[in-house]
Amino acid sequence: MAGGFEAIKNAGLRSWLEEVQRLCRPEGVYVCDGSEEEYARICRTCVDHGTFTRLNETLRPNCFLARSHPSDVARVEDRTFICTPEQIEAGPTNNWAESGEMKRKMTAMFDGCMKGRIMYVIPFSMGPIGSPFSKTGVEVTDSAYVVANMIIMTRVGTKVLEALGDDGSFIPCLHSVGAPLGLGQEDVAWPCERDPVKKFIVHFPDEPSIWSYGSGYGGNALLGKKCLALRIASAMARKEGWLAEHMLILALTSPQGKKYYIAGAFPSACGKTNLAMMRPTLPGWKVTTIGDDIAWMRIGPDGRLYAMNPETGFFGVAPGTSYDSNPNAMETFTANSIFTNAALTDEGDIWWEDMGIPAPAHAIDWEGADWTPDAGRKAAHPNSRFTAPARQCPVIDPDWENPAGVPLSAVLFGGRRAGTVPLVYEAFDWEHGVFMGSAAGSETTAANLSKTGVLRHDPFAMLPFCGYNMGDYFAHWLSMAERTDESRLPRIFFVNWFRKGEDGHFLWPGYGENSRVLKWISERIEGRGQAVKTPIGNLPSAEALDLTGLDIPAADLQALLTVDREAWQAEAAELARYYEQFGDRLPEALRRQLAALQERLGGR
Ligand code: O2Y
Ligand code: MN
Repeated sequence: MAGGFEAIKNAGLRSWLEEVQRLCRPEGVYVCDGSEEEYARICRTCVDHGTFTRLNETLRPNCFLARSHPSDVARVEDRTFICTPEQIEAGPTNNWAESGEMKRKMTAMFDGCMKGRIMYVIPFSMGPIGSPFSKTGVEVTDSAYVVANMIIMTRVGTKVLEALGDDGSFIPCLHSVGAPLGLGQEDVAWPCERDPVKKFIVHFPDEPSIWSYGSGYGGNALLGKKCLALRIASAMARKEGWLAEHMLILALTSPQGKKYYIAGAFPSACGKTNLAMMRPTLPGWKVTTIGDDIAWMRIGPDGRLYAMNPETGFFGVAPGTSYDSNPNAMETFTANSIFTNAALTDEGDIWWEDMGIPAPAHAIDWEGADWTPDAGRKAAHPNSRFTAPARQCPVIDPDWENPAGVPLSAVLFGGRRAGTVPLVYEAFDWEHGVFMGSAAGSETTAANLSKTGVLRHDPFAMLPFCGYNMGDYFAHWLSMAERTDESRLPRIFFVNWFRKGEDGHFLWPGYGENSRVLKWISERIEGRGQAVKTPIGNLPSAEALDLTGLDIPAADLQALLTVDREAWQAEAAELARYYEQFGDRLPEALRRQLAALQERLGGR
């Protein structure tokens, strides 16, 4: 398997790879070509090392289960850094370290870190290969698990090197699990650095480059995703006049055949994948999927905002994914998929909590221990994941790989909010919509390691993913209205599927029933949908929503569609406190928007 860098014609890439090889001192190097045969071989390597268990070939063909080390189960936000010369450029919401200092520290860590391992070179493209809007990255990693996942999540291999040419530019992405092997030392199934403070996920947006050390999991290690396509890309997008966003992209088709492209920013584990693949309950309506996590958006020649999905796979949260919540996801990972930290049944299939399938009488849990339903602990980790090819999604949109993207009619912001925030409301205009995005927040879940169930501000769902000062990011969003005729930009809405009653029950059924909200949004786009102007935005009246066939108590509907002034006054006061940290980087327009909201709410 090991070879050299003969396939690399790009002088800059070759010299970087030689430098990394000298530093990390691997046993061998291997450059990925992106072939099917290669994917099969990498998976076999993972099986041989004990990292993968092959699943039952009849039940789940060409699928594998991986179990990570218990210290390595999610993105580590407190170990994620944006490194710039001055702290102000990273802003108050990012961990910061001075670039030179961080490089010195990490160079010492990378020194010899791949001993006894293969250094894999993964040339990858975010976005269709060769599109002027795509970005090329090259990830160097000592994890075969990362290689297999990157092959599903991005476009990998020789074609990328060809498109890069002799002198094209690329984003160097250096990754190591941080577990060199001593001579004769036996490997473990999931090597990683176990000491949490020795993990580093580091971004140098000025170069740009990414250095990740110590974790082999998800967003920490598959560097095309959160690191490149969001943190680094957001900083590049600001300089180049576009937007890199934590958004799903879907197409909604009406019974009359009219198609609306909608992007939606929701914090981690708020159901983006479910919404992106939704099966509408409203007869005649159809949803097709373009992406479930990341949208790159730019103004097209006609002045409209176009969105493209830079990825080729889904790295979705497994628990809660079922034929009820997301049948299309269930159909997507029937084959050719990787599962991480799910439970293994005695039949050799995967299982997780709320899969809609009765718990097996016996399974092997995500830590590799025997499990029975009375074990008193979960069989799958709450942040267990499926990695599945987007092309296998039964409702993938024909334009999902269109290099020009799709023109957006609406942008949604949302979060998981048990109180205060109504089911849906519409911004008065672009500036107000940007204000709404900046004010977004959500109750935390297991997708990050912080305490769950706590409300945290998450502007534009980008809190963990913005690669520069969030105040400047707000200004960049505002500037879109100056780059085109504002009437060409998508309408902005805020949605909340997670409102609860006082007894804790969800007021809105969610999932496919969210099509009722999307229908109202499409009517607003057409200038038809009825709305009531309130201090926070335009809300539908109960009559304006198509509730045919839905049995929802009048009191629940009332709670979903009313604005509680006192709760919103408290919300606005809290937002004012949150804004303080941005100092003079907070755009004046947002200060004005906040003051105007407080004015409309009265009682200031
Ligand atoms: O925990 C991880 O490493 C994965 S996080 C993730 C994966 C896919 C899509 N979104 C997210 C996220 O945290 O937003
Ligand atoms: Mn995400």
